[in-house]
Amino acid sequence: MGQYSSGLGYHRETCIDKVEFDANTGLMKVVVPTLEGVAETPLNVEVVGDYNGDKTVDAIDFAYLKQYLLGKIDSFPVQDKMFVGDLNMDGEINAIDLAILKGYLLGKYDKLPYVN
Ligand SMILES: [Ca+2]
Ligand SMILES: [Ca+2]
Repeated sequence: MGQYSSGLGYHRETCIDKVEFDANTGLMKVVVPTLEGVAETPLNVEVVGDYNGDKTVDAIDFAYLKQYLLGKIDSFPVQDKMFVGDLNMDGEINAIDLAILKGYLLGKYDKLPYVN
């Protein structure tokens, strides 16, 4: 065990992205950490029916969809509008989707998208 005179210098995070073995000796070759693979992978966790992008489907989303259908807004604060908005997966966002969202919020449907 080393002597920890301070908290500096002992903790180091590296990313070993490739480990190779020497065919003759069977020993592991020297690893050169490249830090590749450390970058964060953006998570696409958009939720079907979550029009405002807060990860929950509730009355606010219903209001968003209603505004959209009334032409008061022309987009939603989500990346994949059709994935989030087309609740019956018929390729359109319209009053049927609003009805499905209402049914979902009332507990009539237990999951989205709703395809019958
Ligand atoms: Ca929401
Ligand atoms: Ca639809």
